[in-house]
Amino acid sequence: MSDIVNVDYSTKIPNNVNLTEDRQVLRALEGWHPGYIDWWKTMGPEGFQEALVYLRTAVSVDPKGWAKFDYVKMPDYRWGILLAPQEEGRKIPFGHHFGEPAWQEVPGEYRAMLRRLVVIQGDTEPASVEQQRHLGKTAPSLYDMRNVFQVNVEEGRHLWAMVYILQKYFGRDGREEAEQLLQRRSGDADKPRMLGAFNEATPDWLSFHMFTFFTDRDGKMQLESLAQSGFDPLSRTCRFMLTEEAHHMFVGETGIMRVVQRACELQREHKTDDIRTHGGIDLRTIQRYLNFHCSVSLDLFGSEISTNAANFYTAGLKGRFEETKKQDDHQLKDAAYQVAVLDGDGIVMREEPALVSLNERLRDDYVADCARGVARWNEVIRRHGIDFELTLPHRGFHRAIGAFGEAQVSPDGRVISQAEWDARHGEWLPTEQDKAFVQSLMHAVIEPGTFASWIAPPARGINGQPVDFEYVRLG
Ligand code: BYC
Ligand code: FE
Ligand code: FE
Repeated sequence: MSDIVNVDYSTKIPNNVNLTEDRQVLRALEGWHPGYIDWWKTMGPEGFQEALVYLRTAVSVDPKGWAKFDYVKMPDYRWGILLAPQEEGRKIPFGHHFGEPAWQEVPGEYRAMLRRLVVIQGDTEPASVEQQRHLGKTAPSLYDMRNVFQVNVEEGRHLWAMVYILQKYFGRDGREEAEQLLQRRSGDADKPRMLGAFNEATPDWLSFHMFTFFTDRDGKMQLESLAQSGFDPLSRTCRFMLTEEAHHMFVGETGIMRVVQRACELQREHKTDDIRTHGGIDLRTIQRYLNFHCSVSLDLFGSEISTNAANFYTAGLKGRFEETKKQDDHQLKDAAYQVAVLDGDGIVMREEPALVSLNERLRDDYVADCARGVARWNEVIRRHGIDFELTLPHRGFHRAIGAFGEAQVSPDGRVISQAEWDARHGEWLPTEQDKAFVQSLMHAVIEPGTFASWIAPPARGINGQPVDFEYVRLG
C-alpha cells in the first residue's frame, strides 16, 4: 500500500523511499551527487544553466496529482528518487518463478543479468540529455524550449532512478557502474553510450521531435517490460518513470503534428508543395526524417531471435508489454510467434519459438503504438485536403541490428540490391541538402507567443497557462 506517498524534501535528495533511515544508500547517493551536477553543468543544456524555466517537479507519486509547476534554474531542479507505491502481495507475473512473491532483494542467481539491464536502461537517460544539449539555442519558441528542458531534467531523474537501484541493491559494483554512467559520452569514439541510437546527433528540432516520438517510445516500451519485473524495486521505479514518459510522447507527437500542420498551411496558402522558400519543412522531408528515426529506434529492440531476451523472461526480470493482461501461461515454453525473416531475396513470416522472439514481439507492439501517432498526423494532412500520406518504413529498412542488418530493404519492404540502395537511399533518408536546409531554419524565437516559420503554435499551453506565457525567463 502507499504508506509513503508524499515526498520527503528534508534531505538533499527528495525521495519516497525513506532515505533518511537508509544512511548507507543516502551517503552513496550524496557522494554521487556532485559528479552528477558537474556532468549536468558540462553536458546538460548549453547556455541555459542560469535561465529560469517553468518546470514540473514531481512532489508525490499519487496519480491524481504528483507534480508542481514553478520557475527553477535547472541545476537547482530537485532530482529525486520516486517509486510507485508497493503493491501488497505482488507476485512474479511471468517466467520460471511465475506466482512466487516478487523479490524485494536481488535474486543472487540473476544478479549479473539484472545489473546489465539496469545499466543499459540507465545509460540511455544521460545520453539523450547529451544529444539534446545544443537545442536551447535554436528553440522555435519559449514553449518548445521549456519542453526540451522539461524532458532533459526528467531524463536526468531517470538516471537517478537507475543509480538508486544500482547503489542500493548492487553494492560496490553498483557504485562503480553508477560512476561509469557519468563517464560515457554520446557519440564519443573512445567511451560511447551503449546503444546505437544514443550515439547519433540530435542537431535540429525536427530531429528532436522525431527522437521524442520514436526513441523515447522505445523507452516507453522497454520501461513497460521492466515494470513487469519480478524484482519489485525495478518494477516500481519503472512504473513511476512511465508517468513522466507520457509527457515525452506528447512532446514528440504534438511537435511533429505542428510541423506537419505548418507544412499543410503553407502548401495551401502558396498552392505548391515546394514550401521551402516559404520557410516550411515539406512533407517529403518530414517523411525522410521519420524513416531515419524510426529505423534507428527499431534497432533498439535487439535481434529478432535473442536468447538474452528468452533468459531475461524465464528469469522473471523483463516481461512482455501488458504481461499481466495476457491470457496464457506466462511461461511461453511451448508457444510460437510469427517473425518476419529474410528468405533469399524476399521477406516471409516464419513461426519461431515465442521465448526467443520476445524482442520482435515488443517491436511489434512498438510499431502498433507508432502507427497510432502517424495516423493522427495523417488526419491533419487529410483535413487540409492534401493528397499525401506519411507512412512508417518497413521494419527491415535501414537496419543495423538483427537479421535485416545483412540486407538492404526499401521503405516499402522489398529486398533490394546494393546498387539500388546506393542509387535511391537519398529518396528515403535525409540527404546532406535536407539537413543543411533544416539547419538553416534553426533560429531561436524567444518573444513569448511567437513561433518559428516552420512550426504551428500548440493548441494550448502548459499547465493551463496561455500559449504566450513566458515559459523560460532568460537570465
Ligand atoms: N545497439 O540478444 P540481442 C530509453 C547488443 S530507451 C548496440 O538481440 P538483447 C530512452 C546486445 O546488447 C530504452 N548494441 O540483444 C529513450 C547484445 O550484446 P552482447 C532503453 C545492441 O540483449 C529516449 C548483442 O547485441 N532500455 O529509455 O536481447 C530518451 C546481442 O543482442 C543493440 C533498454 O534497452 C543496439 N541497438 O536486447 C531517454 C532496456 N541491440 O550481450 C531514454 C534494457 C542489441 O552480445 N535493455 N545490442 O554483448 C534490454 O532489454 C536489451 O539489452 C536490449 C537488447 C533490448 C537493448
Ligand atoms: Fe527516460
Ligand atoms: Fe523519455
